[in-house]
Amino acid sequence: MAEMIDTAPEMEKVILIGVSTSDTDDTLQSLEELEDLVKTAGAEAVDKVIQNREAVHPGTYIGTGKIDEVKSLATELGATGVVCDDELSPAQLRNLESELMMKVMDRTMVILDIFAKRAVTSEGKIQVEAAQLKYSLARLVGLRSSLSRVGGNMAGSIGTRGPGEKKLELDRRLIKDRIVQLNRELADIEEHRKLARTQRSRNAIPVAAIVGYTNAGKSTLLNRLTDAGVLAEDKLFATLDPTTRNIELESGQNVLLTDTVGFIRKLPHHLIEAFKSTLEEAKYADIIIHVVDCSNPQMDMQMHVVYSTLSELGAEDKPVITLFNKTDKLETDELPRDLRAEKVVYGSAKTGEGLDGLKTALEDILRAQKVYIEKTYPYDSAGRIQLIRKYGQLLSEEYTEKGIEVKAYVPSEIYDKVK
Ligand SMILES: Nc1nc2c(ncn2[C@@H]2O[C@H](COP(=O)(O)OP(=O)(O)OP(=O)(O)O)[C@@H](O)[C@H]2O)c(=O)[nH]1
Ligand SMILES: [Mg+2]
Repeated sequence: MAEMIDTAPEMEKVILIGVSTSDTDDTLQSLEELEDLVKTAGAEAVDKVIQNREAVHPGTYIGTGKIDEVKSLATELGATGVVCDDELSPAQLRNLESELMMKVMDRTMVILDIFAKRAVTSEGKIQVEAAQLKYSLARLVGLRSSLSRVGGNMAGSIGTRGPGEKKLELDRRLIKDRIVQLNRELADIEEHRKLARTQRSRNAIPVAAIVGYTNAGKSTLLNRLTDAGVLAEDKLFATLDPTTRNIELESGQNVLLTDTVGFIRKLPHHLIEAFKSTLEEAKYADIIIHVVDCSNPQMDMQMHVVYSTLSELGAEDKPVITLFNKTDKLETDELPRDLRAEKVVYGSAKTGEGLDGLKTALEDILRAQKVYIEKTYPYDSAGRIQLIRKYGQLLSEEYTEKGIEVKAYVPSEIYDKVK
């Protein structure tokens, strides 16, 4: 029998670097998260280095002493690159690279890399490419020195516009052209989404957007409630593209649930910009379902990130139902609270426990958004009662001599049509 040969390529080894600016910050936790990100991107973090500084070094991110420490650590551990926990400026990137003489990456690059790996639909791919190019355009300058070297230009020699410089100009122009083209495609996508949204609001079926920190259990929830069959994995950013499915609540009320990309701390600005049309699903929803992994020790920070991202997207005034998820993994009896939410539910998307409570909460909030009517319709206005049945909640209908007596809750959008 043939022997099994391990053909998996050896993983790139990197050292993670963070800067702690106060005793109370969460640099270590952020680095642990970066370790997960790096793993998801396909590399291995062999060590973590934290420098305590009043502020990030403007020129090299970390100070000279730390740079030497990282250098010898890399030799010792066989690391071929470093990943910094904050987005580096073009200058920091260039300087650190020439000091360390190895590959320098930052948190943003790693996240962009994961997104690029995960993008399946053309919409997702366009959004990722736009974000990546905008990020690298700003940093092309950083490559100037190495490119001029390639072009055979000696440092300090006369005539700075060497062949390397020309190539750089060319690259920059090509990238700019491509960005213009991608922006056009992004505008198309946005238009398309807008259209789909108008269609939905014409149908008057309310929309609930499922939001939350990455890996909180959003897709698992959508699958559990609707058989959507969305990929749910113990990985960061398993979902990039929005999926919308209908569910029918106890009262017969229909709701569209939308699952979308998760949030993370230090979510790169270019990504937010490029993924705006995807992320904006939350902005146009009637209700936000905020999924929180309450078994995660970082829960409070994660909730904070979600709420600040929501306000950044202009979705801060929506009614929120918070689902404290993964209670099956919870070891304490103490239940977390969320003062920002209209309703709080505890449960597990995996086992299904507590999800009836979530449906009831949806029902309650939707009802509060509706108008109560009590009216007697003539027998020939069955069409209007049909409308109520379809979009509202028909509490009772009685056939009397005067007509059909109806008690119902209707969404304000169709109130005019049935009053
Ligand atoms: N124990 C437990 N695990 C859960 C529960 N809900 C989700 N998970 C697990 O958590 C992991 C992440 O779930 P997903 O549904 O992919 O999370 P997500 O929020 O969609 O994540 P992204 O799409 O990556 O942002 C998966 O391994 C799920 O099986 C739960 O209630 N209990
Ligand atoms: Mg998901």
